[in-house]
Amino acid sequence: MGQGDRQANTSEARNVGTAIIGAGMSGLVMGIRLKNAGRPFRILEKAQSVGGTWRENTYPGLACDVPSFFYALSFEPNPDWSHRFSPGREICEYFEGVAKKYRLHDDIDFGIEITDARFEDGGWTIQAGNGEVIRADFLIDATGPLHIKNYPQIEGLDDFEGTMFHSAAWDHSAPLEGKRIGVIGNGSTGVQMMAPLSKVASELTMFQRTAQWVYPIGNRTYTERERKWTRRLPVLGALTRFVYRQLFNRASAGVVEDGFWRKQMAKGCREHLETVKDPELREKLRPDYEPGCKRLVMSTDFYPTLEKEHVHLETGGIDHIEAGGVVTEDGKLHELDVLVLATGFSAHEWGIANVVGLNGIGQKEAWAEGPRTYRSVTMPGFPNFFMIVGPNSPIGNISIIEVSETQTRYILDCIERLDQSPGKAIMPRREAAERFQAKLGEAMKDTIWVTGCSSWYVGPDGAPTLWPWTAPEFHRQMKKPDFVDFEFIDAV
Ligand code: NA7
Repeated sequence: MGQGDRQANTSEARNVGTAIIGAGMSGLVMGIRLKNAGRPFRILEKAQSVGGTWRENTYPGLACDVPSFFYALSFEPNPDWSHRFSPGREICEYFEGVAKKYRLHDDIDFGIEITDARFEDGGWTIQAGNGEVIRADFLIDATGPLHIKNYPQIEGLDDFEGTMFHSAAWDHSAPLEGKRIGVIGNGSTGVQMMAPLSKVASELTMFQRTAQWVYPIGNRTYTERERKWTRRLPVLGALTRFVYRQLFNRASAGVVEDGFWRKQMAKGCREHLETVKDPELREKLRPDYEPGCKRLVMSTDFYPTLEKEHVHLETGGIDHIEAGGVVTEDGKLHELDVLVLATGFSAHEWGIANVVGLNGIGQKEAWAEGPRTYRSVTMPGFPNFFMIVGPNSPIGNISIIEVSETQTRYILDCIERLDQSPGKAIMPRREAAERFQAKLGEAMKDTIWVTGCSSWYVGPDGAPTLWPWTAPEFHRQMKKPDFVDFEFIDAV
């Protein structure tokens, strides 16, 4: 689009006030906050329904590894959770219910993919894939880090003649009963699907590149009686949430500082590994790095599943894939009917394709050496631009819902601050962002994530894009924006 076309389109464009990209959990929470504050906004969603990652992922065994009473909005308790770690479909329905309750569907444009946004003429010009141009005073990226599927670069992948799909694009029309199924990848996703797949497959093979530590937290069903009491006495749900919150926020301190909780985490994983009876299998499953370095996998059914006769763990490395199946480095062909790519996400391709701030500088250019933010939610040079669950958010150590609730409140504080400064736009001072980054880098040295492993936590620059401090420290830093660290520029 030329400059002339852009200006013509811009003047005709609808102004939505605040544009939120993505109707996943974070986008919905931001929408609720803006709605409650009586501020105009639109949520721009590429798909046809809400729920983000819980809409996209539908694989067998999908559940959240944070207990449901804690993985829920603080202001929308749900007494009806079916399990301690409820299935993905139930979580998605919970968010659909929340969107309905707050009548957010009226505020969402579905089927609109945002490809480009730039700050010009004192506001954001947003280009949608369908050709529409939208104007907004504020732009909020709520696209989340786990939505771009990572397809493995394995020779011959496309030659496979059976059914093949990524775990986040499950083909529910593909028959599984009695089939020979292969799963590449043993992160949380690969591990969760193993027990249910083992119940239908004639042969099930997991291809493991790197062993994972597995922490044994059992799932359990809440009985109808328990649910009835939680419905009657909401304090019971609040209490359960409180207990899980305390436990999780304390225990997760183990990933950012050495001490009791780190030792407990390691002990739990190591003892759990010893429950594998077959010594050869046990050694194949033994990682050569510290527990917690990669995101901990939580499961009590993974090891018993691998011990079933028709379930196999292949650790020899994949040489290539051909029409009939996977060939490992020892030259053996593992014949398969179905191949699942549980190979995760490109977690470091942040946000939409192109976001351009002041002086024509794009987000990708500004982050050429790795993401640079101020407290994860704002960036110098990008006025009135905010990110939810952006780089260095605490995705490894706190419930992501709590993170979103906190960050959206902080963003709203920034937006409301501008009521006192008409005609201005807000962005962090460069020195403040640099100070934050320096402290971040220093704190990262004490984390478990840098103790020698590869994981999706670590960016191409070798730095984990996580929050290297505890949950209380997150709440302290994010309680209120310190406006001394921000500058207010003319937005006319
Ligand atoms: P993860 O945790 O990123 O796991 C991806 C898995 O796929 C992991 O075991 C990788 O092995 C494996 N992988 C990736 N590429 C390849 C290739 N080319 N060959 C063989 N194996 C490969 O993704 P998940 O979907 O399981 O979980 C993502 C998050 O979602 C999870 O942490 C929760 O927060 C929810 P590697 O370990 O890199 O050797």
